[in-house]
Amino acid sequence: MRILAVLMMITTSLISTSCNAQKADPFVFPELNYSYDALGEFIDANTMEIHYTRHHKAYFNNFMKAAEEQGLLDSNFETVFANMSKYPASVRNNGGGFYNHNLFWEVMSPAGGGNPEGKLKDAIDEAFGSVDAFKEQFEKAAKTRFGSGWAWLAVDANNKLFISSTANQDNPLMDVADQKGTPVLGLDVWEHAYYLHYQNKRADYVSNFWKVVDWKAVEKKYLKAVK
Ligand code: MN3
Repeated sequence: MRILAVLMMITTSLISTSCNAQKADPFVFPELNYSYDALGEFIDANTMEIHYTRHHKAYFNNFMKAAEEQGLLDSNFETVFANMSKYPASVRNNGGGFYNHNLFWEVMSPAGGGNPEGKLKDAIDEAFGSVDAFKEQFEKAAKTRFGSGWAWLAVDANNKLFISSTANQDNPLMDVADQKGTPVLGLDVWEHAYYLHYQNKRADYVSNFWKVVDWKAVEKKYLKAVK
């Protein structure tokens, strides 16, 4: 019996160690999966490098500082954003900035472009009528966002897709958002994202976005969100 008890203790300890190891720290500055010039059809290398190494890095650094001050380092984006209204602007702006840009880099790829397929295409057809109609509505959300912000494709609580736009670094996961859900595609329409290359022509930047969208990555996020 004693041996069994010892074995159980060891097993329990091993399980808890492996669980701890699996508890990934969500607040880690990620590597970019492609080079700064890889999305050339959409955006120039100079803009990408400044965007990633300065803007994105600054959101990360400032979020880490704010998260530490608020005791949020062991939390995760979903929990923090769901309680966003309880935290100061430093968490909202920088946590949003860090999360939103991570998503933005992930849904683009040099091998991107084309059109959604499979379950994602079916869901887009169901929600918007067709992929073309979806693209048109998404572009409109991106072009008409006044000032700085984001356009989103997101999944609502009923697993239905919707398009929205948020100001500044807000996103649909935040309790302060007008339309709440899980974002699966996001487009940064802050001027820092396009001005060097497109100047004031945000519409051209928005329509070129489709050339680099990684629909497989978007579909993966969609399938995770509807589970
Ligand atoms: Mn940006």
